[in-house]
Amino acid sequence: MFEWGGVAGGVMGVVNVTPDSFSGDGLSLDPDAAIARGVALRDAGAAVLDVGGESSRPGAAFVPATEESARVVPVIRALAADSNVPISVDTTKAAVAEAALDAGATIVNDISAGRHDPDMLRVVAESGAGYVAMHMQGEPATMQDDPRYDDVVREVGDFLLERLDAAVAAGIAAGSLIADPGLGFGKTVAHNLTLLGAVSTLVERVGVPVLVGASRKGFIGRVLGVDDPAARDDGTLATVVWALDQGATMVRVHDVRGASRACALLSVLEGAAA
Ligand code: PMM
Repeated sequence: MFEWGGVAGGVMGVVNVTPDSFSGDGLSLDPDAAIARGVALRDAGAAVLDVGGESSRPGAAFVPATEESARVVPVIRALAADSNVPISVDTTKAAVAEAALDAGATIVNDISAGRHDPDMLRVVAESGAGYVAMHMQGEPATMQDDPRYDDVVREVGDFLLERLDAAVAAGIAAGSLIADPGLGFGKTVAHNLTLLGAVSTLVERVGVPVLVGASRKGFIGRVLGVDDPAARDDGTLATVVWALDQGATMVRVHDVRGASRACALLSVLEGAAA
């Protein structure tokens, strides 16, 4: 069983093997480039490497499972053999998760929280893998059209508790679960800021470790007036420090070096304040 308590440090590094990620991380479909990026993120301090083969940005092209597996499996196989850090696969498809787990991944990061593919929770349960259940309102293609909530913090918390229960009912061990409010997934700028402001409330409510993925997202650009996602790493750092200070266990970022250093200094400061 994969236990989040066994993961040292708090930074999940993003390795997108897609031609169309929103974040400007400069990757194409070249597996060697993705492997080199994963190794560099490991060297920069990543505690987990998150490998994805389908972009979730609004309007991104659908990728069939065979194509998605063909993108991620060689990268995961090489990184799992070489990198000494756990590998997660960012997918909503059970077949891709299965192929990735066979190739050496030990965590499934599912932005649909098991709602996209009825086989997903069973595949994860049978493998003993770790599982990230993320909140999303709607579907990637249309989720940013008109997101609405009465109380975003309560509704995201309700959703996560319901999906964590479904994961446990399917046989996934509670210690293998992590919950993610899904910043940017069916949320306005105000929703994202409210959720970030309430990380400690969510941590208390869901009862499992919390992962926060704010890296380079649109709300940072909107607040700071920065259009280019690749130029949002400084704003991202503020969210990293904030989320960890509020009790998040892990942050999912593109700039691993900056986040790892901020994380290291934060724990020194926490020690000094104790
Ligand atoms: N964000 C993206 C993709 N996958 N997974 C989790 N668990 N949380 C996130 O916030 C998240 C995710 C979109 O960012 P990317 O296209 O740069 O990977």
